[in-house]
Amino acid sequence: MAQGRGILLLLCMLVLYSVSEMAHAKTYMVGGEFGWNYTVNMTTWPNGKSFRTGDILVFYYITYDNVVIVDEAGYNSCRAPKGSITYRSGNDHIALARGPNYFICTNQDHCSLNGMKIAVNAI
Ligand SMILES: *[C@@H]1O[C@H](CO)[C@@H](O)[C@H](O)[C@H]1NC(C)=O
Ligand SMILES: *[C@@H]1O[C@H](CO)[C@@H](O)[C@H](O)[C@H]1NC(C)=O
Ligand SMILES: [Cu+2]
Repeated sequence: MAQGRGILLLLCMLVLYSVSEMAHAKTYMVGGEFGWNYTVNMTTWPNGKSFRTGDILVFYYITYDNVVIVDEAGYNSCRAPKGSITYRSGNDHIALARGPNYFICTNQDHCSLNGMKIAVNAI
């Protein structure tokens, strides 16, 4: 019985801990007031910010654009492999994974010509 209570207490603490972790998650509007926007070079947007795993990036844009999750090679080459996860809603909330996260727009040549891409490292 006492052991059962101990486990229950542990579970409660675990749940509380995860909830407080979630509460710590910050939300960032990518590109600030202009949003995810090909008229602005997006690559410098992450500069000076520090991101944590689980923080939310909000990509707000006209649906002419998109957000594609790529790896470092995709980021550098501005190419997304077939089957890459692609967001198109114009208001996408994406939680950061631990480590490097890369996002590009694959519409037209926005990525290569306009710098419509970001690399974000989450600790
Ligand atoms: C994109 O950025 C420009 C400024 O460079 C701004 O005028 C325009 O409203 C932005 N577009 C959207 C959809 O917010
Ligand atoms: C965007 O800005 C970065 C950093 O200043 C620069 O290296 C890059 O060439 C720019 N990209 C474009 C397409 O202008
Ligand atoms: Cu674009």
